[in-house]
Amino acid sequence: SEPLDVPLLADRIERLINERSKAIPGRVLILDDDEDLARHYQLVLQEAGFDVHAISDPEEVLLALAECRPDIMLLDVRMGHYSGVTVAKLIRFEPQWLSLPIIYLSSEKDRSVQLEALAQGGDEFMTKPVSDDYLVRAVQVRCYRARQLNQLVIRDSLTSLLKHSVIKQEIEKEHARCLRMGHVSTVAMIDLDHFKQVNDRYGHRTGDHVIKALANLLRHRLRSTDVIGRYGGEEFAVVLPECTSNMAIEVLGKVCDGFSEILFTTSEGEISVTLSAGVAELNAFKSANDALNAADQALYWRKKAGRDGVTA
Ligand code: GH3
Ligand code: MG
Ligand code: MG
Ligand code: MG
Repeated sequence: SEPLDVPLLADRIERLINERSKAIPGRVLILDDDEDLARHYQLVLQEAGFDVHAISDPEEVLLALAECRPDIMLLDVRMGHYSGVTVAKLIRFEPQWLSLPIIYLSSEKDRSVQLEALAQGGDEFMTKPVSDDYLVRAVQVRCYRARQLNQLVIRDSLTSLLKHSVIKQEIEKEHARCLRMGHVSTVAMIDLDHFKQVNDRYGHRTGDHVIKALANLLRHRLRSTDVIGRYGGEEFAVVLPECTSNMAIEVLGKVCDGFSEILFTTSEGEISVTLSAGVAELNAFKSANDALNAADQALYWRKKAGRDGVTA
């Protein structure tokens, strides 16, 4: 077989990394007690397109993580009374930050200290001074990979929509936001009609195809600020921020009409499938769960009333 053209391949990879890291501006949190140095790293990374949050007080780290939600963290080791190693250990106690890439940036040369620092929760040890171009590249590749990995964790593999647990969290977040700010937002539950028949008559592959088609339609027809999840097998949940239930009925009504017009090719010719949806305003309920139940109830009524439509 032909040998791989290594220089060409490297070229392509280089271009891909550049394109991707430009396409996905990541977030970086820097903790360094040397404010000037932290500021310098911040400028260098901002120049490369990153969203950078820099702090110098280790006590602020958990708050800063919650605010910045970084894809990667740069962590100084010697910070007065504090050790970055302890900070890394502390961060790893938070399940949310278990897989956050942490890079130590330190002038510490003692090998055993470096090894211990890695054992306590860091992913890499870079010895200061770190050159700007190396820092940028190291952050770019790790950030990209962390984001890719995160997508695999939070998204459903068939539809690329948010998984059940993630959309549930999003519904809870939006419910809390509505109550706090006095805003109106709507949650919708969508379920395919007579879907068991589709599977039974035309096979699971056709069924999967139909599920994917609905996911794509939702992505295209809804706003970029709407949050879409695959709630279960052929059930979807959508959060429509700043939408009343009437607005949601209108929007989803269009999705419903659009979906019923799609023709799916099967062994027995072309078929169409319909969907039913139920909506409920999040702000009208004490808990997100109550709102979800109400949307589910509305969906149930829609099924009783003949399917193929949206009900509040
Ligand atoms: P209704 O109109 O009342 O909702 O009827 P239905 O047949 O859609 O309702 P039911 O909940 O009984 O059936 C859902 C079916 O969806 C059962 C299951 O085989 C199918 N299903 C669930 N997940 C998947 C999937 O990932 N792929 C495929 N092809 N089918 C799935
Ligand atoms: Mg220091
Ligand atoms: Mg169902
Ligand atoms: Mg169904």
